[in-house]
Amino acid sequence: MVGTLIPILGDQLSPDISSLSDADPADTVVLMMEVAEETGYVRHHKAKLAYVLSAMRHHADRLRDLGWRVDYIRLDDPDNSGSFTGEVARAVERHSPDRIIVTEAGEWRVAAMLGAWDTRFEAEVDIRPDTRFLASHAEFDEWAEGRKQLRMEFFYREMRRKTGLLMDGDKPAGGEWNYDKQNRKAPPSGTLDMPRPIRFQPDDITREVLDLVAARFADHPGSLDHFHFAVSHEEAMRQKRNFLDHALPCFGDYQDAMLTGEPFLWHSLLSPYLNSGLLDPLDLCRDVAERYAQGKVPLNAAEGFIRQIIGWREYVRGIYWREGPDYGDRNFLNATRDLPAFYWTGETDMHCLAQSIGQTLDHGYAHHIQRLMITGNFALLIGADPAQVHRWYLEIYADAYEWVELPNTLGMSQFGDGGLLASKPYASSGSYIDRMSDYCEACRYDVKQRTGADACPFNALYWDFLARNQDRLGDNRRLAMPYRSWEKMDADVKRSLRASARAFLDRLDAGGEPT
Ligand code: FAD
Ligand code: DLZ
Ligand code: SF4
Repeated sequence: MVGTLIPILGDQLSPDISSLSDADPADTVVLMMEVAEETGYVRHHKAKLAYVLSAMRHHADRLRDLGWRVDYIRLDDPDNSGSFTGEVARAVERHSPDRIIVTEAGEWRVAAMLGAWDTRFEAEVDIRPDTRFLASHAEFDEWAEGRKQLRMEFFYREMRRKTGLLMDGDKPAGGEWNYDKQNRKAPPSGTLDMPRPIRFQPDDITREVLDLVAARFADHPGSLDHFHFAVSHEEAMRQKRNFLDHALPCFGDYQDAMLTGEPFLWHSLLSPYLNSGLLDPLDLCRDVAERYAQGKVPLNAAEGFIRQIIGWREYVRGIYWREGPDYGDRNFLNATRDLPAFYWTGETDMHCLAQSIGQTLDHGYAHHIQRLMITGNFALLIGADPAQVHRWYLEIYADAYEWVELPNTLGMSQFGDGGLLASKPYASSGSYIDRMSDYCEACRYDVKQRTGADACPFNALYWDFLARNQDRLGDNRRLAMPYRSWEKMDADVKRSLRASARAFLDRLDAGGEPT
């Protein structure tokens, strides 16, 4: 018999999680469960599986060191029922708790399971808010209520005021709220003094997990050969310090840049740790603000970084919960094409895609602009089914959880919600990619050509996308300029652009290498 049972889910790996806040370790059992339902709801990248399972096992040890009694159910336990509810049922049998306390789930699918525990179990069930986020669901809804457009920028300002981060009294530090205009520098050329992320060596726990994943999930995408993740709070803190010391100063300048053979650039690589609980988002933002106050990093870097966390990250979570469980079914552009097979192999002559997908398969990582303007942009231009695109992003990135992945993919990247999240589709021709990367230099296609066998496919696809969707997008004010350019083009040029796009899409649909 025990007073309280506290299930800790795999993305709740913090000793400060709300479910533990007032429990008595002497009268509590903490339950952690590796279950087939979670390892199999999509075909997670192998490295993501290894990261999650190893981080869970390390966290169980951390909780034990802090004095908690932890029941840990391993995936290969012969009695493992395979689901959260099944494992809670078995734990209830073992411990007969009076109450079950759990922090709310991070996604609708699991929230529905937790919501059914109240009727399923005799014990009282207490589902608590996840206090790792700045804005509660009610607070986000209050902010959103009655607004015609839910723009991140205005929500972000509220979060700046709420936290006091980079504020001089009630004014933003430096006089402006947002320094994004300074954060679009092209990649530097010549010898690069690039920060290097720490490659964490697997310990015994991680090695065991790597073997388990290799044996059990051999048919999942991605590689384990480059596994480098931090798997404990201490290791995640080391990567955080590495980022603050070496990458943050240039984070702003090169936030949107892309370089061949350089997957990480000046990015933090902290998203898996923030999303699963090894690092606290607000602590991280305070560290960044302190570096700025000490004069160690410029304002455009500090503001740009803090905006990603207290702005974008909080905002997409708010949208996810506000829009409800059917958000993922939206398809404003009525896009139905299958995602090409090369998304799972990286084998394509389009160098920008080969690079972005290749590093994703190696590391379970691509930075924001690769996700938005390479893989996302291409899927948007070819009219890929947003549900398939969503599934790909959810399985392929080590930081992917539906609450953050779905609004970014369906809303921001694929315009599937018709502009709730983004004021215009993030569609571009090859020229944007050429400006922000060195990819085109090494590509078999010519980014300057619009039609013909050697023309960059993004160019004709871009105009075809606009023409194809004119009835849905033609009155979008932010697309007025490209639509004016389209209208001014010669009929012959228009015809040849659309024919080029058509020929490319036909080859894609035939399943052939799109060359
Ligand atoms: P940095 O560039 O160092 O940024 C710092 C932090 O800011 C990130 O760690 C992350 O926590 C936060 N952040 C930055 N941009 C966003 C954003 N748009 N939304 C939410 N948080 C943000 N992020 C995820 O954490 N999980 C996902 O599943 C995910 N899916 C995405 C899908 C698409 C189509 C796109 C366009 C973006 C997606 N993002 C996702 C956002 C972003 O790409 C990643 O957070 C970022 O690339 C992670 O790398 P980093 O830690 O080096 O980030
Ligand atoms: C992502 C993931 C995976 C792959 N496996 C597990 C697991 O075996 N046990 C677990 O508790 N959590 C896992 N997770 C994370 C969960 O999917 C995540 O906690 C829920 O989606 C929260 O809504
Ligand atoms: Fe990508 Fe086109 Fe540049 Fe090739 S030329 S790298 S396909 S944008």
